[in-house]
Amino acid sequence: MRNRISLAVVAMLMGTTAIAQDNVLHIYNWSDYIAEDTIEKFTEATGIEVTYDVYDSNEVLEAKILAGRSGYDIVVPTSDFLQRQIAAGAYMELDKSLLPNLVNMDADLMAAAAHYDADNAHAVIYMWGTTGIGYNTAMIAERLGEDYEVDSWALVFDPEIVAKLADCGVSMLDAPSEMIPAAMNYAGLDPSSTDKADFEAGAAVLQAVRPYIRYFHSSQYINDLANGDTCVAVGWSGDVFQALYRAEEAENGVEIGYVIPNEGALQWFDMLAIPADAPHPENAHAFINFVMDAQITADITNYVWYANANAASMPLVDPDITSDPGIFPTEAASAGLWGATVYDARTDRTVTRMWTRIKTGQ
Ligand code: N2P
Repeated sequence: MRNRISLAVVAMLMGTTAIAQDNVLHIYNWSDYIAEDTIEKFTEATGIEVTYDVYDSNEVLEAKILAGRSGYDIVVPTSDFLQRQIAAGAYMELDKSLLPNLVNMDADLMAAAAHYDADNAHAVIYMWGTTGIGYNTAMIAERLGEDYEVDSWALVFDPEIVAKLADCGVSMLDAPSEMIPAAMNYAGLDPSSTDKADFEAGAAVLQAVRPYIRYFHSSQYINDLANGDTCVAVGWSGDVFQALYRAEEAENGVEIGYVIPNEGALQWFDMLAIPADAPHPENAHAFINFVMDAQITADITNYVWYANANAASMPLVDPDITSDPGIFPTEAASAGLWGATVYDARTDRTVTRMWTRIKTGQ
């Protein structure tokens, strides 16, 4: 890592332009995943100018990270992808002496994340959530009856039910390592299995409903749900709540619910990490430490509706959010959550091939 003194000396020798050029940070984060003012506040506090790009798929991030020289200083892979990328040498070890705000983090959640990164050596939790189902309450009641209770993956995996929803629009995430295990689980199989026959069984569940799925995409569904252009989306907890909130703001009469189905769901952790070849590692550490400030993390959760792992921030999070079982699952629901399985390169290829077949309906 560069050291502060030599940087300062270089800056003095080269004049102020050098300072301006080097005092930057390149962030690559998920879309719809930060508060409106986080970056502005970071720049105010540190003088570091930020460029901020977004993605909506771990696969897209992974391609960039494994190719190297992405130019990014901060990226946010989900923990299973993080582990595979660490094994490939893609991330630097964190210098924890630069991260005093680590004391704010919840020990249990960090221990859960350490399952993918021993001692949390390379990453800290940014936000976490579940992969469940967002739905338009009125459109579902209209098609399935007032008494139909949305509490099962049957809403998206039972062909007889999904067929009745095809006209109002059903979408799924374009995330093979999340969708196929959810389908395996629905078929009564272990979602963490890497057995080819189990993957095939999950793919069969998805193929059976494929004719009724309007699209596979991992960010479009926020606006579509909010505007009533779709009625069901397999999606990420906070994103569905953002749709709910956008509909409320628009006062368009659209009511949206989010459910962690009773068969269980994936619980994932998105991790702040620094690429091994990051051009500004010191600024990256400053950003990670800044985000771990209790107020800053609370502001992000209050804006994006995702749970965080910052214990000190909890009193600052809107009680409507901390008490919502869709965002912070109840103990009973937590028992049914599963963690992501890390796929080796070969398993990953199998799943990717299957996914292409599912998406194209072949
Ligand atoms: C934010 C999506 C983040 C969740 N739009 C994906 N792990």
